[in-house]
Amino acid sequence: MTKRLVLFGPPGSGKDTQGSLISTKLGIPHIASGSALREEIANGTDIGKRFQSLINGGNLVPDEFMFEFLEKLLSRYSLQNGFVLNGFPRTVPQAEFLDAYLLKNAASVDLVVSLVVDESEIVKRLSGRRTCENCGAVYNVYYYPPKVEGICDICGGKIYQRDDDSEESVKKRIKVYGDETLPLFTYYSDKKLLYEVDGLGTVDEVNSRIMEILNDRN
Ligand code: G5P
Ligand code: MG
Repeated sequence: MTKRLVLFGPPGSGKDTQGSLISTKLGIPHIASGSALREEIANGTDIGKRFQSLINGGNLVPDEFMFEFLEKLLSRYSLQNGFVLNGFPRTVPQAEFLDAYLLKNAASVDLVVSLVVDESEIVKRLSGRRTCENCGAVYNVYYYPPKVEGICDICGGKIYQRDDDSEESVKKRIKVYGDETLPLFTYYSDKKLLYEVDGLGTVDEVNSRIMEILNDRN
């Protein structure tokens, strides 16, 4: 089964949700640049302080900085047996950087799954999203509420709303996605790696669609 994949899609399309599921099912690391950056903010590191307002406002962290950050993040994992990347690459230069990094490490991207979700659904999902501050589990007050309000079902941690899920910031993130990330669509379809998956429906339905593609690729 194909195990080296990139999850691609607009904000709120379900990259974190599917990334965690695929990682558990296939026993491969789920590497998420957005979570790694939010961890820096939560820990009050220099990086967190430097980029906090930019991230909360829905802008991308500049590529010049992300190359170094991604290199450090990737170096924590052994990539040969597979991986699921979420949140990066986010720009064409980041995709080129990733290809070069993987080549040096005897790996490559085998498949890019693009989750397709329309804008009205994105707005609904992001306004209802809640996240566990302890284990990172993702909930939704409309679709997937925790059993007890404000408390994580899995670890009992406190549930919070992301700072970049304000209406204004979501609008900005959708625009930035169109301007800076969508060109990757052509980058990966030219390499015949891109598969579009309908991201609407339940989490299990979307996951079945992805698993079917992963199975078919062998
Ligand atoms: P992130 O963290 O990469 P985004 O904006 O790309 O953030 P986001 O918002 O994290 O993406 P997601 O992961 O695609 O969305 O979606 P999710 O959290 O799994 O699901 C969203 C909601 O929908 C949840 O409530 C969930 O329960 C529900 N849901 C999920 N799937 C389904 C489904 O199938 N059905 C239903 N009904 N509901 C579902 O990046 C954040 C910021 O970090 C910086 C940037 O500033 C960025 O804006 N950053 C980078 N900057 C530069 N380069 C990079 N590589 C960067 N990476 C991060
Ligand atoms: Mg995410």
